[in-house]
Amino acid sequence: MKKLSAFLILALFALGCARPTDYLYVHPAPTPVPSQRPLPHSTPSQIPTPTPLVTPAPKPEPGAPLGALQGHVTSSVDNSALANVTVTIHIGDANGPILATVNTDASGNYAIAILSPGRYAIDFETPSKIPSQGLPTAIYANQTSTLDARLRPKSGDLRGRVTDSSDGRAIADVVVTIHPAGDPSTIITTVRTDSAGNYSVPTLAPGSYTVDFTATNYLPVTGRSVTITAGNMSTLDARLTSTIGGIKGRVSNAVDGRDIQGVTISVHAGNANAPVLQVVNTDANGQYSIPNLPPGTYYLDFTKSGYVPIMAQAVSLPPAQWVTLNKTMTNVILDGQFRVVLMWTDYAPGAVKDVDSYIAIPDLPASQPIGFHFKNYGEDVKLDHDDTDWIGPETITIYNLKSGTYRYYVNNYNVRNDYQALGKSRVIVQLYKGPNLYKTYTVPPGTGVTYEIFQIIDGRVKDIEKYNDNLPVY
Ligand SMILES: [Ca+2]
Repeated sequence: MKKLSAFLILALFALGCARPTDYLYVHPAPTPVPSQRPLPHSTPSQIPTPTPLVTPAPKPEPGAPLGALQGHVTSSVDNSALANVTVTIHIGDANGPILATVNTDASGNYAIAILSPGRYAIDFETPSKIPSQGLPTAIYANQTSTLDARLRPKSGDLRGRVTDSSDGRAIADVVVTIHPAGDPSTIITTVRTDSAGNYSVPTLAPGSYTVDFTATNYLPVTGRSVTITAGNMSTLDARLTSTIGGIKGRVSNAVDGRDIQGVTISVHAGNANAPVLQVVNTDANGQYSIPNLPPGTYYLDFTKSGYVPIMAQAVSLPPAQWVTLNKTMTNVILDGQFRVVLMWTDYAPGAVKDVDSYIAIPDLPASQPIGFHFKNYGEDVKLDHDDTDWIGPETITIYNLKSGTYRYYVNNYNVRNDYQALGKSRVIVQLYKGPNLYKTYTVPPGTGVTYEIFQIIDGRVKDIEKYNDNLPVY
């Protein structure tokens, strides 16, 4: 088709500033539609088709009936005005000769005057958008027709919202990374969520992609698939799981098993000498709770006036979990006195429910150790506290130490035919010497029902740390 517009030299103008002298007459007007009375759109066949013009364009004839066309072109994505869209006017239908082309202005508007009344077809084209072609319209004498267009982008957009999987609240500052499908090492672009958890990736070429979501204190979500189609908005939401957890527990008195209120627990992150991260206190039930901890290793100090402090208790915190750390504290004993605090596991597989403390003392035969059956030797040695159902504590105190040999050992009471159970019970024995925690012992996995921890020989502690089922138990 021969482009005629160069010859036709239509005067193009914005309607608001049009002057009649700008008009060029286009053609010996085709049989005009009845002036002043638009034809119903349902009968477009009644509109005559203007005949293409040939050069030279004749002067407009004063008084000839003319019409005009105007419109507004916007983006289908956000309704923003599109400037510099090429608007092509075909005479008749989409295959008809081109009468003229105009461009939209900065406000997305176009206008063309001096059209002979008749049928036309209009194309809208701009490089970043899918063309809209052959839109039919009719022009009537002495009237301005309006034909708007909404153009879809050749690319697609991706939007979504990222929320916390636990409570649905928005997560800000999530890094959203777009990869080509099957090529996670190539990054097309990254964006971040806003304070409402929303993200937006404009102008992605049509195709398949994978999307990663990463945020501080959340488990990453990677490799989510999404397909982008031209001119459409795809949505990909994500729910992230927090890695934040905490440490909780109960502090009780090793001597009487009662809860201790007002224990100060100082938390250090990474190593025992790191600055204090948080400080909490036990409540009236001896309970404490340290929330908002990312995964890692923490060290806890337990202090209370009148009690032996427990320092640098390590806790390994996995992502998004709460770890329980129960502790027992003992009030300060005098120089020369000893206290042994036994604790064991909280329901580990194959563990012992009831572990017992025994101490053989110089004044009694080895066959009569102090334990749950013989709980004291006057005021000199006492089983202060017996525990029979998990965890402990079970406490023995030597209030009046004598010369000779004391032997401290622990025994699997309630599953004595299981020679592995004691070693699976995570037994911890703390030996206090006067006002200080002297040493913490553990019972390793092994074979036996009785494990000797230490001896005190003439006031000096000697570590033994061996299974020995020959020791007398009740
Ligand atoms: Ca016990």
